[in-house]
Amino acid sequence: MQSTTHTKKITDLLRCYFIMGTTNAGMRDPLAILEAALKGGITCFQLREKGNGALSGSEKKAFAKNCFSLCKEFDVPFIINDDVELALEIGADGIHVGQTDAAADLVRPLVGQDKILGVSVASLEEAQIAMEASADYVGMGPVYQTVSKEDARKPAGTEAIRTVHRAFPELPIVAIGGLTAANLEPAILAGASGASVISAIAGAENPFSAAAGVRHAAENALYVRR
Ligand code: TZP
Ligand code: MG
Repeated sequence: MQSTTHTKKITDLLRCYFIMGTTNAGMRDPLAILEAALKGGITCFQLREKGNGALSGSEKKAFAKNCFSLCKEFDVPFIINDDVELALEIGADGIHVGQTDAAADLVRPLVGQDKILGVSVASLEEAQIAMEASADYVGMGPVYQTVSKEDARKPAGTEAIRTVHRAFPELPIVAIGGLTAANLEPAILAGASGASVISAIAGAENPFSAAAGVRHAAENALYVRR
């Protein structure tokens, strides 16, 4: 079930799903990037604080609260990757877990029915397990080569998205991995409701127009699909 504070359909929230941690911001201010992305029209934000130099403890918490405040200003749901404790502590709108994180069927009772629960999956079997654990959506990828995840699996294209969408048409899917405004259309035509991106926005010279571009491309692809 989705958060009471976010009554929009999950499939709409997935359209332009920005993911970032401080390590994705390079020399720039990550909060300035997030604000620009929000102004550009992102529909969801996930804090994914990973990699060399990632914040932890009270610094991570303070950064998460700042991100959450900005998201609230734009009425965009704020989701935390792989840190149930922090998500509960600050009252985030949701939590996203991967296959090597806490299992979704254990996370759901911890966070309750109102939080958005997302799970990364790569196969029909993983998607079914996530669905049965009451995931609100699944993230599927990497569609293309990515530079943003060190242990990413090899690019899977759009076939797995198509397979899962055919088997479970009601399960919301967001595509991930190397997606840009220019290449996301096949993922949406295969059945994803939207694109999640790190570098296409966080690494863009102009994160505002990059976000607007991804949002526009995703809406357009969905229009083509209908
Ligand atoms: N999971 C699969 S690929 C990926 C994650 C977190 C990274 C996506 O980043 P980018 O820069 O949009 O390819
Ligand atoms: Mg993980």
